[in-house]
Amino acid sequence: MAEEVKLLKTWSSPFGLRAVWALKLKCIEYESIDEDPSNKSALLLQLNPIYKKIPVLVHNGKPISESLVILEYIDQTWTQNPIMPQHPLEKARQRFWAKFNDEKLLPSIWSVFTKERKERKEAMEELVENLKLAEEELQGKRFFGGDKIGVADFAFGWLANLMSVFKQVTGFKVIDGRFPLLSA
Ligand SMILES: N[C@@H](CCC(=O)N[C@@H](CS)C(=O)NCC(=O)O)C(=O)O
Repeated sequence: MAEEVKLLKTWSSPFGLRAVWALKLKCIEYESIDEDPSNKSALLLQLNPIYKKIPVLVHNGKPISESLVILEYIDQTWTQNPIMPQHPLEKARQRFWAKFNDEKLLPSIWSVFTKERKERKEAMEELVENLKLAEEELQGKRFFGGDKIGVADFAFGWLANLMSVFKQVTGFKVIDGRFPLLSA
């Protein structure tokens, strides 16, 4: 049976891009369905009724939501070019840094976007602290897991595609000379 793979996403969403990158790495063809988060389609509401967010992967009619869950689903369904290590400790580390990105780093960058004056300054300090933690974790390694790209690297992928937008909006260059490994 031919497989049917669809991905509901927006062009700009770092969460959607995680799934795009993983499907590309696995050489999986899929239909891309572009959503407007400010005007959600009936299809999105039907497929992700709990969070009502993109991305949603639809594999042979079955929806999977939440980008980190989608990454693990993709990895277990199409096993070529793995993005999750085998060893439980390495797996735990990948999940830890992906969670750190989503629960600490991304909220701190969002605060820099949305807060003003003193609060923005404080948010920037917190952002830099979080970036330092990630930079330290990368010492001596190319990716979070060592030589091979993994789920944590996909989680941090927004640094590459949203940094220039961030700089235009805030005037603040997120990744400067202090973070050579994150930059690389
Ligand atoms: N935790 C979710 C976050 C997804 C998310 O925030 N998606 C945004 C687009 S970047 C969205 O659909 N927003 C619509 C909304 O918040 O109602 C994931 O990892 O998939």
